[in-house]
Amino acid sequence: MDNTSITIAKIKLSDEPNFYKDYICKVVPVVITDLYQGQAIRDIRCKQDVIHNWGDIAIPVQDEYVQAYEQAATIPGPEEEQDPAPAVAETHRTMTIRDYYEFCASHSGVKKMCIEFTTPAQIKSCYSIPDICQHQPRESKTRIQQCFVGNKGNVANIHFDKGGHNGFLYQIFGKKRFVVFPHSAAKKLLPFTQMSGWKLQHFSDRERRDFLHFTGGQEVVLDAGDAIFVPAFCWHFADYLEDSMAIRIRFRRPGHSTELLNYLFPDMFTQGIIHKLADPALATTLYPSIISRILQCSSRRYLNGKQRVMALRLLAKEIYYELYPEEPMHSYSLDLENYLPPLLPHFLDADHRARPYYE
Ligand SMILES: O=C(O)CCC(=O)C(=O)O
Ligand SMILES: [Fe+2]
Repeated sequence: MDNTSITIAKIKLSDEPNFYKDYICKVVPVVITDLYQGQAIRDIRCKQDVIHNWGDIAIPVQDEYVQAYEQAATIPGPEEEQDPAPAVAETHRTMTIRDYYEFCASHSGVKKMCIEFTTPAQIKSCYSIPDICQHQPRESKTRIQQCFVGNKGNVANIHFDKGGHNGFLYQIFGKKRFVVFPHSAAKKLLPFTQMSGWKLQHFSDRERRDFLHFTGGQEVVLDAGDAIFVPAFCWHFADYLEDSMAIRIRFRRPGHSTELLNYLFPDMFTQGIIHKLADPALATTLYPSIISRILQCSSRRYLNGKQRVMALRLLAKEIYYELYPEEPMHSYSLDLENYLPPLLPHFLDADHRARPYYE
């Protein structure tokens, strides 16, 4: 079997005047080789450069994602169920980037990372925001800039980000395997809210390749200077093949996604609806009827916020199957939600005080 279909394409952003139409609207992940061309950030290409330029920056270091999740996960009793899953914040420890890499070098096998910390001004001053990231009318004004620092062996399990932004992940240094999946793969991914149950890092190369053929996934090994465009609500996975650092920009959530996110639960059905609406032509015709059904469902009287969420989730499922009539109804795996404590309890109650409001 050849590998071409499982390799993510590479482009130069400067060659793509229609990036919005061809990639953002079509939900097409792609590797960009010239992001921040001519800017200072592209001169920082290895760990020594990072330590030389930004070594004194303090970062909140935590255990590797899965380890952190596993530590945080307890079977909630009725009391705890009222609260969002405990943030992993207790396990955070502040250290400088220099100390962090020294710590990793002197503790072999340790997996520590620092994810999604707000990009410090010193790093922001090394690049400017690409024009394509500027929000347009009817798009959310929120734009998030974050850094990811991690040593070899860290992994971001297969997931999609429920914030619903499009984004670029720019690899400053270090090799990172990045895998993306279409929403049509969702049922094959052992989905549990916006997470997948698979640990792709433990697949052999051959097993991973077969899995990508099974699911329609694609992969690339990012290296210094590569960026990947991760479309909104796209499933993705990252495997730190080497110590590395990356910066992320999340941008341009369409107005209709914002509205839907304020009603719906972050699962594969919401993902599928939002992906269908990524094409503005379809969004114009489909969205008004979808949102009016959702508003109607939401404004009915319910005993409590949990009942409301339950009704909205059923409706989202119904709308999903109308939008994807070709998709079989059956699942490839057990529905983990029926067996495990909820991963996002605050999203299961429309009135929960910790439920985020999207703007
Ligand atoms: O590179 C990583 O650690 C994970 C990237 C990721 O999940 C993201 O940027 O949303
Ligand atoms: Fe992510």
